[in-house]
Amino acid sequence: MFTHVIVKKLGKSFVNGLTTANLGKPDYDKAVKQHAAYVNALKTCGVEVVELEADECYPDSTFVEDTAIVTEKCAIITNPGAESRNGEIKNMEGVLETFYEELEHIQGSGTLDGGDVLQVNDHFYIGLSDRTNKDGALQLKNILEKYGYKADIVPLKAFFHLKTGIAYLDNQNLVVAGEFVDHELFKGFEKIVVDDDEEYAANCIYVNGNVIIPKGFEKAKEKMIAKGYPVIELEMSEFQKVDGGLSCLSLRM
Ligand code: CIR
Repeated sequence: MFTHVIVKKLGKSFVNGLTTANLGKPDYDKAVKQHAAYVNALKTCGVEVVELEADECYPDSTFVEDTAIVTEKCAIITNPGAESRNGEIKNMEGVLETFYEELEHIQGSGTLDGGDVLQVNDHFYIGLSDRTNKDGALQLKNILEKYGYKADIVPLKAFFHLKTGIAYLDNQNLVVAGEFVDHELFKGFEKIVVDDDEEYAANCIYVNGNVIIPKGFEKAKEKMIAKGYPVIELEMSEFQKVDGGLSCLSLRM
């Protein structure tokens, strides 16, 4: 069960976040409303939401997931691969110090975004992407193994981050899209396959028995309901415009 979730309000600079989406600029007021709905949904899942203040210096800093990996045994401050985002970790370090006795760090030439890290119980999958390099992935693997976790490194072919195309629910149920549908590493799981035309819905989050998915992806929603999950749908249009999804907006502990 998750008890705490960290989110960060968005500043006005959010509309200038990094993007490859070609969906136009986000509408700030709409995004604020969508973020508030996200916070409410988390609260209805029974977690305490820690809401950090916005930081105008970092347009993408509402995507807190990329700044840290939080586990039951340790927290690791990442080294975000995008230069404009790297300084976001300073604030997160201060926040996580209040939750963990000691923090680990990805350092030096190793880069890593939290969006590239998927936890399945005691096993972590670390994507190699434009943001996460081999050095960063190996550093994280070593840290996780020190705490008794297992870790596999997964080179990505097309997805932006690992979790752009994959999510773990519970009971071996894995949501997969694109390159992960037939991936060797994930063949032992029960798969909920998200169709190519609904790929964005693969970035969903499982919070205390509920699956939160983006609104407007009917086939994906029906598949999750068919597996017996209560589904909460959230409008995510303004975050999608800057390559963000549901998992990116929080750190769940
Ligand atoms: C970025 O390019 O870094 C942001 N605009 C989006 C980050 C999304 N984060 C994630 O998938 N974990």
